[in-house]
Amino acid sequence: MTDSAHREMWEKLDLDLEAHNALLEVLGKFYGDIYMSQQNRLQGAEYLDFVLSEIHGLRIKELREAQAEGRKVVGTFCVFVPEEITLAADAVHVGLCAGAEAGTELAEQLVPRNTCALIKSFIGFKMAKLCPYTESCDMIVGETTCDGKKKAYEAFNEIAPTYIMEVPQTKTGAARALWKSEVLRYLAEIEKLTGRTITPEKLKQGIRTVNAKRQALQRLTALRAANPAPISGRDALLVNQISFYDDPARFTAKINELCDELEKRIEAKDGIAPAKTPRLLLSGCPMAVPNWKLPYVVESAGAVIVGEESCIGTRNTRDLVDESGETMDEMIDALVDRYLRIDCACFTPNSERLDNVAELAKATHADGVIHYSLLFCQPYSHEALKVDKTLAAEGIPMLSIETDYSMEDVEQLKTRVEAFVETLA
Ligand code: BJ8
Repeated sequence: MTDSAHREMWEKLDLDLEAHNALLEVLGKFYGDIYMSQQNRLQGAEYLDFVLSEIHGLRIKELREAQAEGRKVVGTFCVFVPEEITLAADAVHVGLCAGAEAGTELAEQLVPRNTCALIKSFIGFKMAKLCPYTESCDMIVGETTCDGKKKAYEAFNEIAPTYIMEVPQTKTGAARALWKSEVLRYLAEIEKLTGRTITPEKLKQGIRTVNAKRQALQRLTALRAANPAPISGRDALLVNQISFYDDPARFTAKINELCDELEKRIEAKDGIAPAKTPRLLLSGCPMAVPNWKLPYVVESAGAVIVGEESCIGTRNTRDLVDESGETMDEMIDALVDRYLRIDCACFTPNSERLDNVAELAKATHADGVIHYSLLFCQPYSHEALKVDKTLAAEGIPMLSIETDYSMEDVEQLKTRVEAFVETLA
């Protein structure tokens, strides 16, 4: 795509062209510093670089082409929204969570200052007219997870009509019944939006497509257990981030290719860092693109990240939907059960997350865990204390970090992370 074609497309989406250009410039530099400076990167990383360089270009063009063919685009903020159902209606499913500080002052007109950066970011992107994904959506889906998001959607709805799914806060039988009714309500809403009927065949295909994507990501997670680590945490995070934007079939094929390359590297004992490099697991809040601050700080401190226990990581990929169902009812039940296994900190109690973090730390042979909470995120800050206790009982050290998207605390983070890494070496 030429520059002028890009510009024309963004103009049609009513983006603030000047502010958007400035954003792309900053992002390009940020990406160059954090990603292109890495040594001994995989060949498969070319795909990541390409997708990222065209994240506001070619992918948006594809969304517009899909719309021209009569397909709809659905934007979401949470891994609870069942992508399988969106795909079964031949619609496109994209993530709208944002990981950059943008439009903060505007966002603070709608939500209080002490709101987490993730929420302020998606509101800021909308208000400052910076996100071509949000502007491309035919339907935006929010959900009742944390209080911050619940209340933010009330305000967001005034500037971007938002359909809300009610996610329960417990995993009792009554909660499951509520969640099932919400999954069915979503299905009906998607059918209404697209004008298409979701048949059992279509739903089965949707389940298979999303399972295949999750299986490719599970494969990547498993390969990262190798020592020396075959891929940097930065690149692996980027893979997970891109999984929310790219076409699922293309993404799956590319990530499987990347995993083939990783297998060869592992066989050759060729790592991204020497075998004795301290290995860390990140755990906690999701890191939406382009939130690469902490991974960069960690890997610049002489450690390598070997896993992400978050929704842009294993929380979204650990569980598959059972594919044995044939009828609509059986498949809906399988979806309901799979989604209710998500161990988001918004649930009470949420003890399975504690087991999952410890298990992942062991499976990835992590020497330690960095727990990451966004400032003002109550659910994950609370659970940081419990995760710490659980890991301590297993003899796994943990460092708890609370931060946001600003760069002001980078030096302070560096000092803390370096001191932690030193204790592991
Ligand atoms: S299933 S983690 S994607 S809700 S960081 S907005 S929790 S105050 S993102 Fe999430 Fe769904 Fe759960 Fe996953 Fe609130 Fe915390 Fe902000 Fe958060």
